[in-house]
Amino acid sequence: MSGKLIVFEGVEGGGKTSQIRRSQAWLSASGWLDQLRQTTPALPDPLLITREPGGTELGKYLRQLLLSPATQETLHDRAELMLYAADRAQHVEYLLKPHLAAGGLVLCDRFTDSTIAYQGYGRGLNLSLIQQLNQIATGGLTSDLTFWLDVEVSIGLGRAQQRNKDLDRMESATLSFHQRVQHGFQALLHQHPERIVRIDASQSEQVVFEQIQTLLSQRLQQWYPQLLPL
Ligand code: Z5A
Repeated sequence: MSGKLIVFEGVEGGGKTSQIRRSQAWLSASGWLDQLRQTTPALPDPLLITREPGGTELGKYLRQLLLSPATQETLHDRAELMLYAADRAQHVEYLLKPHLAAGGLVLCDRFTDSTIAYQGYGRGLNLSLIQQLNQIATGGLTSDLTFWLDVEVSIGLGRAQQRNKDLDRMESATLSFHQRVQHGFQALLHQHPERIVRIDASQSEQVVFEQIQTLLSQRLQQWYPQLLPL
């Protein structure tokens, strides 16, 4: 793949969505995206902003089922795992791979590490089974760079609570569940230091963004030496 996949991960309220929006605005205002556009004539827009679950048409239904189920029936942990995997398979094949193959840049809100952290560490499902399922769903696609926005669970949940009064099915899980998820992200950082970068997301939104800007500028210069630096 000639394009690059950048993923934002972490527990709720870490600021993934806010930081993706800021990164998009910065890349666009700096003129860097216009340069990239010259090298990706097949794409209407060289930057794809997307998320899991919910990046595709099918994914929007799956997101609804996963976060606000239509029935009172409890979603079984294994069923939940399969729905996230189905969302990912569709997302990778129909959105991510074509965009990356055409040389585009992707900023994605959550990817495979979320499944390890939430369904593996959080729900306690078998980690090697999840790795195999991730492999099936992605066809081997991995992120080129992952920002782990690390914030203490209570702070992150507090931010999410302030924003929306009704917490979704995942957000309303127990504090200990979210702490296990956090532990999962810590373990992933140790296992994949080559692609995961930890950012202290308890700092102000502006300071977090400045750190992301610095790291992104460095990487984009390495990946796209033919373009003028940011
Ligand atoms: N999930 C899973 O279990 N398995 C999987 O494989 C996948 C996902 C892919 C949906 O994710 C759920 O799916 C998620 C994991 C699960 N469940 N949970 N819980 P999501 O990404 O759509 O939902 P989320 O993680 O709950 O996103 P979020 O709450 O929107 O968090 P965020 O995107 O990281 O934060 P934000 O929207 O940018 O900011 C939240 C608020 O905090 C907002 O008011 C901001 O203005 C504020 N904020 C942001 N940054 C700061 C700083 N630095 N200081 C102060 N305030 C801030």
